Amino acid sequence: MKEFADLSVRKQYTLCEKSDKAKLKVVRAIFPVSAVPKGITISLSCRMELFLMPLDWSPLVDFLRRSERPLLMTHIRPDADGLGSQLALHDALTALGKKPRVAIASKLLPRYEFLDPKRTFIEDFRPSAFTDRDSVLILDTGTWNQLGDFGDWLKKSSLPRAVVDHHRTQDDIGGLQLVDTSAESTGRLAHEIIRALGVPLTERMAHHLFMAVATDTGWFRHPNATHATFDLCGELVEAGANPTVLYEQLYESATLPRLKLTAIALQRLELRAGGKVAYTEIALSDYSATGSVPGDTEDLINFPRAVEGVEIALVFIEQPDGGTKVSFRSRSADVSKLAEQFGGGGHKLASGARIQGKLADVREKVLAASAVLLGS
Ligand SMILES: [Mn+2]
Repeated sequence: MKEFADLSVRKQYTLCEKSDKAKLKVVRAIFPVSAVPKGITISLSCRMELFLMPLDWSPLVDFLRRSERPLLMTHIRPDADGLGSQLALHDALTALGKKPRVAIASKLLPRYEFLDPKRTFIEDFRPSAFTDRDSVLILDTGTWNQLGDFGDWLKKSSLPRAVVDHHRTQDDIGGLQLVDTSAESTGRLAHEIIRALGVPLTERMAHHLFMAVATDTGWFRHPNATHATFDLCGELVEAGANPTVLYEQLYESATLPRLKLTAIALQRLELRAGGKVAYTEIALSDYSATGSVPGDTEDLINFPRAVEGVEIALVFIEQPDGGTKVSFRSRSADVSKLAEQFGGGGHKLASGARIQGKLADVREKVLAASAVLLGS
């Protein structure tokens, strides 16, 4: 996918490239012609074409109708958007008489165990256990480094594959790639697919889709929650989604070790760049000291983000392999550029990276780069 270099506001624009290769690539342009700001000229190079229509799901509908036993995957360290999209599409494809299977390529966080306590639907990916599949649908990521061992397997596999995602950073996965960076969640795209397939929305599908949309907008707090988000969620509640139950399960069921880990993160909050950057960090030894697990760090980024006057929030997490995981959030600065600088990626306001190097070294490098990004 190429982005349009001529546009000063290009972050809001996504271009479609008609690939010269036989592989079809479709990307939705996220604005109507009338919405192009005055003074901006759209010039197209001869090989690029701007699609001004909503994302055309027909290639994916054909793809799914052709496959009988699709494998539904999401990124490693699966979140509620990926899982909710997987589960909703699992039900929709089952309703069409298909035999879909849902798998994940890394551990299911304890906080999501409520989704499938007996692990009936969400399987752990092992190549030998999925030889019966005839296609792969990847949800909520389009990059190899988010696929873990599954990605290594997929690179060697000849199975037809498709990506459905809303992240800016994309690799060529070698198949259909349907990306809408204007969507607040992959859950929205899963909802569009279910509609395009002509499958009636069940209560359970609606519930899982609501979870996807609500969590990817930080329960409607982040600026990616638009009127369209509320429209969609209204529809999902009408179809049977239960926000009260979901909120309790997702946000009001913290274990004591998790809260103790949160206390450590709060105690270590620091400011830099004249108060515009806030960060905290978690060392491996903090898990044993509190009895917590790495998954318990998931929401820690909200604390540096909540400090008054902070533009960029960072959390540094020491990894067992000696590297450091970094979460980036911002109010307006493009932290996806920052993450990409360190081999990661994500959204403009929310990104992540796994960086080789000791926590203290990584911290100083990232803090320096953050200050440069802010021009301070
Ligand atoms: Mn997502």
